[in-house]
Amino acid sequence: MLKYNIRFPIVVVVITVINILFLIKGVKSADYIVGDEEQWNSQANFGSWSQLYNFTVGDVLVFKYNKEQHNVYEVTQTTYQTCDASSSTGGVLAKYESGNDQIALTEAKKYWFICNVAGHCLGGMRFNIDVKDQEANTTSNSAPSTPPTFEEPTNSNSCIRLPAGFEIWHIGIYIVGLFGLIFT
Ligand SMILES: [Cu+2]
Repeated sequence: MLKYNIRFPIVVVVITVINILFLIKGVKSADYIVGDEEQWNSQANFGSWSQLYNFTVGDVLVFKYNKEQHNVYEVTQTTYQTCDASSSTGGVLAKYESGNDQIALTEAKKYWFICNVAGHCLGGMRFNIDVKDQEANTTSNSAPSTPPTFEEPTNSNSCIRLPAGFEIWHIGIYIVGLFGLIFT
């Protein structure tokens, strides 16, 4: 029994800290794969995709695409509307070209995204989102007439918006901890 006196508290502390870290991460943010299963490509309808979710500060947009065929530009509203991202307009705020871009939504503001490959923006590879503060998002809803039909994003990797996965993580961590206790 003597060895448990030392190891048991350590195991409990480690498990608790891991759980708290997951909780904090879960409350703070969610990851959204742009276009869900269709990802960032010429076929998906991003106007309707962007209406599915309420984005809040701390969320992350994940653009997955073939980098030989597409890219991601964050642009101004004017450039979004004209699809003219030539350097003379000064409308490009950021460029992403990795094929797996993780863009953190760090400010409560409107974001405009386009693909700058010729013809793609005008063809529909563009959308805008209105990112809210965490608190504001629960009370205000900028969506027009129809209420949102999706309360929880289905493509989220984050804890709080994927309760099932979150619970599995928790249970898994405790089982591992339990085995650690039994077999030490
Ligand atoms: Cu494209």
